[in-house]
Amino acid sequence: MLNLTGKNALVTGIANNRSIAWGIAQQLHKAGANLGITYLPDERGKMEKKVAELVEPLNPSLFVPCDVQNDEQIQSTFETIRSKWGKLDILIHCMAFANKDDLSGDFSQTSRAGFNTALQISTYSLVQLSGVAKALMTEGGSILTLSYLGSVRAIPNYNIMGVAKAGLEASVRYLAAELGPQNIRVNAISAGPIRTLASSAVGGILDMIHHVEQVAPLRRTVTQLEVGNTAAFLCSDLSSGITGQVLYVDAGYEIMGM
Ligand code: NAD
Ligand code: 0WE
Repeated sequence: MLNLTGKNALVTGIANNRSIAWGIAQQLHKAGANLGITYLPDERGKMEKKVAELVEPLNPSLFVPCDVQNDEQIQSTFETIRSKWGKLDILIHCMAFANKDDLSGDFSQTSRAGFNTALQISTYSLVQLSGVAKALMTEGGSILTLSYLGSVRAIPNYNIMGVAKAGLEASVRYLAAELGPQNIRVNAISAGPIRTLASSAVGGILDMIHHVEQVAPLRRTVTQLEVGNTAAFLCSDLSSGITGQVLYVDAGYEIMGM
């Protein structure tokens, strides 16, 4: 049985009720995990209020700002975990960002700055958070990140994010190799396209979703809660023999030849 009682889980990447991280947080809560939630702060504190209201029903015992471009916020996030929880069991990395200009047009025109932004926020952040989290995962643990098929296929307009996700998936393997001896497992879910804040800002996303509905074996897209269920599995003892993997939660789309 899937049981996460007694497990402390830090969930990053909730922006609103469409976020994949929100689907994951709900399923981890359902499985009995004790939740900590981070949010990306803005100047007006609007995000803090919005996310706090959303997650309230899940009774998070920890709610902290964490912009991964801010080293101090990362340090203080894990300092809070150390003092309030003592140990960490589960880390959900569910964030990505590239400049909007870099998600259309010619990939070869990606600027150095745009390349750096995408890889810092979308790729390096997993390495950095894992590096801090490992010291708190004293009884073993599970680290999970979110990827997309654009890491291994040239998907129109995904551009620099495809490179960032390729780096993310490689980072999963190197982290799994390093942390395995401490019984810390590291995996990725490669999710099919879902309408979220990030994906809705992308031109042509509805056409992509329509295409998946025609071609995927299950003839539909996946939901945030389905990704959440697989996340709960990958964070539980049910998956104790799985590490370093990228698991597709995409209604089967990845296997198809068109
Ligand atoms: P989303 O917009 O709800 O989530 C993206 C999150 O990234 C937001 O919560 C945002 O606050 C956070 N973020 C951005 N910059 C940050 C920073 N500097 N510090 C901390 N957090 C920051 O969109 P989503 O679709 O739920 O995306 C979550 C993850 O799922 C991403 O890694 C994305 O690549 C991946 N993914 C999405 C889809 C899809 O179709 N929606 C498919 C496969 C994978
Ligand atoms: O990883 C993603 C979303 C990544 C993303 C989206 C945005 C839009 C708004 C990163 N940064 C930004 N920056 C913004 O300013 N997905 C898997 C969803 C997605 O994004 C695409 C897709 C799909 C699917 C972009 C192009 C083509 C397909």
